[in-house]
Amino acid sequence: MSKQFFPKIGNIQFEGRDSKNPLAFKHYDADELVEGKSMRDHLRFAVVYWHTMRGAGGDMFGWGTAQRPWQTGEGTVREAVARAHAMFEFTSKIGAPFYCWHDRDVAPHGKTLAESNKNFDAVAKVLKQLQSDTGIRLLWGTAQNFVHPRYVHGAATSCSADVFCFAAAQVKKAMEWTHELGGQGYVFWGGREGYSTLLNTDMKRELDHLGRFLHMAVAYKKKIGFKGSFFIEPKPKEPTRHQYDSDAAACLNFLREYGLLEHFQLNIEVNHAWLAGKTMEHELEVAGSAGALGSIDANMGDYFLGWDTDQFPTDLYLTAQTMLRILKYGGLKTGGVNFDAKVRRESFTLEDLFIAHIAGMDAFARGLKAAAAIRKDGRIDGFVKSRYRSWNAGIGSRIESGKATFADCEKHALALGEVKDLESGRQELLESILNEHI
Ligand code: XUL
Ligand code: CO
Repeated sequence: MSKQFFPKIGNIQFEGRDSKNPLAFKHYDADELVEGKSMRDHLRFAVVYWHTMRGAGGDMFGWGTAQRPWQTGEGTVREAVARAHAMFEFTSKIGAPFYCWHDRDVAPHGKTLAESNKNFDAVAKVLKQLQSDTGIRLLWGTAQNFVHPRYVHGAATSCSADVFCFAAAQVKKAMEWTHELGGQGYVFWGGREGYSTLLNTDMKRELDHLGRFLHMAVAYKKKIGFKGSFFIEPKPKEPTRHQYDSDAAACLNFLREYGLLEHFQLNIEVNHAWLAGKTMEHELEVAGSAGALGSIDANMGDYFLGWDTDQFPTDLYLTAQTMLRILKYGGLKTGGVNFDAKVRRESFTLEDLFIAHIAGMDAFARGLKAAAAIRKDGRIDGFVKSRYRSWNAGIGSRIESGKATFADCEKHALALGEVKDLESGRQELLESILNEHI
C-alpha cells in the first residue's frame, strides 16, 4: 500500500445504536437483512470524487478551508494519481461498495482535448488497478461539461456547434472509461444546459440539439457494447436561471418527445427536487410510476438558503420517505445511494469527511428500516388501497377499463342524487403512523 492519507482512521465498524464513537456506525450494519436483502445491497452507497476529494470549502466570501493533503495544487497527473489513492483509501475505510466521478475530477484539464484525453487515460488506468485491489466498483461516470469557459453558453445546447463537438468528444471518452471500468451506469446532468434569458436563446433549436446529442450517446453505447444504464439527473436552476431538465416530469416529457424514453432512467437528487419546489418522494413517485426510477443522489438542502447546498442527508423523515418510494418500486437495481454531498465549510478536518458519510449512511439505514416497518405495519398501504375501493367494481371499474362513457357517468350521477360516502383523507393520522416508526 502506498502512503496513507488517513493513517489515524481504520475501517469504520458497526457498533450498534448505543455507541458514542463518532467514527462508528450506529445503524448501518451492511450484512443486516431488511425484507430479506442486506442493507449493503439495498442501499448501494457510493462516494463522489468531486465533493469528497476535490471540494475545498471555498465560498464567495472566503478561500477554501478544508484540510486535504492530497490536493497539492500542482494540477498534474502525479497529483491526480495520489488523489486516486486517497479516494480508494477513504471509500474502503467507510465501507461503501461504489464510487462516482466526472472525467475532470479524476484527471486534470489539458491544454488541448488530446492532452486532456491523455491525462484521463493515465489516471483511469490507476483507477482500474485500485478497483481491482479493493473490490470497490464504479456506480457511474459522467463528463464535466460545465467548468471550462468554452461551456459558458452550455455544452450540447450551446449556440456554437464547435462547443457541441467538444462536449460530444468528452462524453464519448467518459463513456469509454465508464465501460472499461465496469460502471453500472452513466449520468447526464445538464451542467449548463439551459438559458439565462430568452432574448438571446432559440430554445427549440437548443432542445433539438440536446435530443440529437443523446441519440448520438445511445448509438455510441450500442457501438461499444456498454450495457450499463443511462441516467438523466433533473435540476431546475443553478448554474443557469432555467435548466432544461428541470424536474422528473420535464425530463420524462423531453425523453418521450425525442423518442429516447426506452434508453434512459432518472437519477433523482434531493436538493434538486427541493429547488424545483417538489419533495424527493414526489420526484421518486413520478420517476417510479413511469418505470424510470434509476438511482438517487443523496443529499439535502437548507430551507433558509435558496441554493444547492448539497448537505449530507441526516433528516430521517427524508430518508424514510425516500426508502418507502424506492422499496415500492422494487429497489435500486443498477443505481445506488450516491452521496452527492459536501461537508460544511466549517467542518474542515479529515475526520469530518468520515463523520459526514457515517451520518448519511446511518440516516439511510434508519430510513430503510423505518420504511420496511411501515410496509410491514400495513396501515398506510391499507388506507390507500381502501381509499380507492370505489374503482374496484361497478362504474369505477368500467371507467378504468375504458368501457364507460360520459353518458354512463351522467346516468350514474343522476341515479345517485348526491355523493354520500366521502371519507376523511386522515393526513394527520397517517403522519402519526409514520412518526411511530421514525
Ligand atoms: C450538480 C450535480 C452534479 C451531478 C453530476 O448539482 O448534482 O454533481 O450529480 O454531474
Ligand atoms: Co447530483
